Order: sequence, then C-alpha cells, then structure tokens
Amino acid sequence: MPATACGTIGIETLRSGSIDSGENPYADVDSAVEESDGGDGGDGGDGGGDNAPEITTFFQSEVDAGIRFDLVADDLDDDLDGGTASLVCGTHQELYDWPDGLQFDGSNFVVWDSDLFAREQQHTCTAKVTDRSGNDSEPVTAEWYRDVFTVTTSEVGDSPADVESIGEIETPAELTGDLVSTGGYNSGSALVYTGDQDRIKFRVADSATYELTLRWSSSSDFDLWLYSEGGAELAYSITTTATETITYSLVGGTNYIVVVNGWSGDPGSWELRIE
Ligand SMILES: [Ca+2]
Ligand SMILES: [Ca+2]
Ligand SMILES: [Ca+2]
Repeated sequence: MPATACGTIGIETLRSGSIDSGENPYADVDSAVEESDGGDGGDGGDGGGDNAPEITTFFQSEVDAGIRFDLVADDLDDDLDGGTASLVCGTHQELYDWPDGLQFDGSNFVVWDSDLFAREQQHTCTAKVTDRSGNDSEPVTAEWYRDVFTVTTSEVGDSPADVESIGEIETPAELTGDLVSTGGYNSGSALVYTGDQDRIKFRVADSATYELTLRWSSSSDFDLWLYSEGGAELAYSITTTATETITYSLVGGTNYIVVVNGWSGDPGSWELRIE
C-alpha cells in the first residue's frame, strides 16, 4: 500500500488550460446531451466531448479520520468537470459529483468511515469516473488488506495505581508487552504476584461477549486477570498451560483493566488478543 501521498481527487490536468484561454468549460454539455438523445451515445460524434477519461492513480490508506481514497483522473478533451466519480467497496458505494463532491475537509480526497472495513480482511474497491458527456473510464480496482488493531504497551509500575490507559480499542485487537520479571506464591486461597505486572486500561465500543487470549513465547507461566476500573475482580485465567483465555461480556464505553502477571519462569514478551 502506498504511504500517504500527494495524490488528489479533483485534478483534471487539462482543465486549467481551458479556463485560462477563456473558453466556456461547459460548452460541450448541450451538444453532448443532444447526441445522447439522438441515440448516438457518448462515444460517437464530432470530436468534442467524446474522449473517455482515464484514472491514473487510485489507492486507499488508513488515516485517523477513517479510510482515505486518493483518486486522480485525466481527460484529454477536458470535460470531466461536471461528471461523476463512483467508489465501490464490497456492498457499499458512493457517487460523487466531479470535482466538487470529492472535497473532504477542504482537501481533495474523500474519507469513508472505517467501520465499513472489517479488520483482518481483504477489501476490493473499484473506482470509475464519468465525464459530463457520459463517457466512462475503465474501472480501476485496488486490493487492500486491513490489518488487526495493534497496541504496544509500555512498562509501568506494578502497584494497582500504575496503569497504562490505551483508550478505546477496535477489535480484533492485539496488545503486546513485556514482563521484565516473574514470581509469586500462594497465600491461603489467594495468589500473590511478586514479579512484574502489566496493567492496561481499555474499553470497547460495543457491548458483547469478548474473548481475551494471552500468549507468550517462553516456557514460563504467565497469568491473565480482568478487573473493573474500580478494581473489582471480574475474571481470571491461571492455568499452567502456555495460553490463558478469559471470556467475558464487556459493556461498551466502560473501562476495564486487564493485568498480565508472570507467575514463574523466565520473563519475556506477551501478546493479548481481544476479539
Ligand atoms: Ca512489563
Ligand atoms: Ca509493570
Ligand atoms: Ca498461567
């Protein structure tokens, strides 16, 4: 996927020339309509307004506001203004006036809601532009894989007050971190952890049953706990296997604290998947 780039929607490369020369940029509209009415279609005719536009750049990328589409088209006979551009991704499509409908936040591209694009899936999007004479470009297709939501946590202290807050996550999400030490003992029916504890505060947007799965690479014994923001114990997974899983109904918009503990063995990195 290209990085964010200077590609723009709404550039018609020959457009400025016609403006500068004082020509009426819409001079072809009436004759094109008449041709269409007469059954000739947009492709026949007299050499004016008959050239199909061409998409020269089309790609999407993920930005803070959502999924951004950059689209550049060219039209040799300069009658793209007043036409349209269509974007189709799966079952969602939008039709924009060219070029004015393609303005987003004062700039020359469009941004779609990222909720339209599930994570860990391939998305196929197709763009097509049509000039005001009715000539369609060839459709241009872009394949794009939207990756999992990731958060790399940082080391914080080990007291209950030492929490890293990562805000609202999108699911599936993969959180990673490192336990720098391990240790623990049984105190009656309670477990006491004496090693590194990684506490992360998060929330999800939607209320649902989620699975939290902790994995780590070493042969150590790590554990997983879930608390309310106020510190109430909600769930835990403290097996001796190399995976810990908590299944829990999280309330959307509510903060929770998940804790990764090292019970025994070598310290090392961990990965927590929430979905
Ligand atoms: Ca740590
Ligand atoms: Ca810690
Ligand atoms: Ca364990």
